[in-house]
Amino acid sequence: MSKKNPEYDFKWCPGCGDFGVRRALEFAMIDRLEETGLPIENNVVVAGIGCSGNLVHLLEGSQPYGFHGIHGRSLPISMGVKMGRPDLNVVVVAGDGDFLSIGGEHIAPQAARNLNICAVVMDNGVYGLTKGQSSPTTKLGVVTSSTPFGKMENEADPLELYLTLGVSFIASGFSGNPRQLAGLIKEGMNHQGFSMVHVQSPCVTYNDTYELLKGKPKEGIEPLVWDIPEDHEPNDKAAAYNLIQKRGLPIGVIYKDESRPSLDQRIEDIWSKAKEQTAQQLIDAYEF
Ligand SMILES: Cc1ncc(C[n+]2csc(CCOP(=O)(O)OP(=O)(O)O)c2C)c(N)n1
Ligand code: SF4
Ligand SMILES: [Mg+2]
Repeated sequence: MSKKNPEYDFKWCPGCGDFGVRRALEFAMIDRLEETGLPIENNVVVAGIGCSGNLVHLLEGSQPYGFHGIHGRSLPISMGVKMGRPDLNVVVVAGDGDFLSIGGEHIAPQAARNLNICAVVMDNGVYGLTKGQSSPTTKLGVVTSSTPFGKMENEADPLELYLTLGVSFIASGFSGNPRQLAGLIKEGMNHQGFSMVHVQSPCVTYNDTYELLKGKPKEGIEPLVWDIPEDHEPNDKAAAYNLIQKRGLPIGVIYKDESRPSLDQRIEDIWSKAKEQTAQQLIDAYEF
């Protein structure tokens, strides 16, 4: 669809962090359009299920193509789109539950393939759409509707996970700064390979973390988010590991490996080596 669906009337709660992510994605796509001269229809947004995935229906202005798939399967769907049309800019939008819980098993294979897409994950530490159950990034001991005596599992560290699995571009963003986030998404889109932009996007209804993330300088409460210093070398994996071990949440590009070919480049290479054969030649190649 490259037109807004007038019958889809989903609304985010006022103040939801996902508004900032939507703005950032709009900025990034408009910037890309101006830089490349390619039409907005050159972009495809593949969405997971959750408040976050509804972003695909809520974009303002000229509409990219959109694909609202099934829960947890945004990566396999995006692979299908990219394999059919490698010329398109494919962006995944998903939540922490969708991407890291039910969809978690898809991250490693796409990292190994270096699938050339950009995934924007809106992390609010909760299942927002289904009314506040715990997610992989909910902190240990937190009481939610599904953990009435406190969460029993340790929280996942998504940035460390992406780094360990070999994702070739990893950025960390905050929905409270859409312009800065747009820059990270655009860099992720331009990267030739699998790009992760992991965004702190608070759920004001079930897990309002704004104050923690922004801090309260007047009361001496330090913000959790901090900008990655300019001298950080994103192509140094050890430096990237060191960065994410520090207190709080670094914002910016954490890791970038431009030395690996992307999956579509590898496929193109294989095609150039493969010889065209007729169906009969293929059948004859088997010895019965
Ligand atoms: C196969 C399947 N299992 C469960 C659900 C119910 N469900 C819908 S969204 C969701 C979790 C959403 O959490 P998250 O991805 O963090 O998105 P958010 O709403 O927080 O943005 C669940 C469990 C579903 N739609 N399909
Ligand atoms: S429930 Fe939470 S994540 Fe969902 S729209 Fe409301 S604030 Fe946003
Ligand atoms: Mg969530």
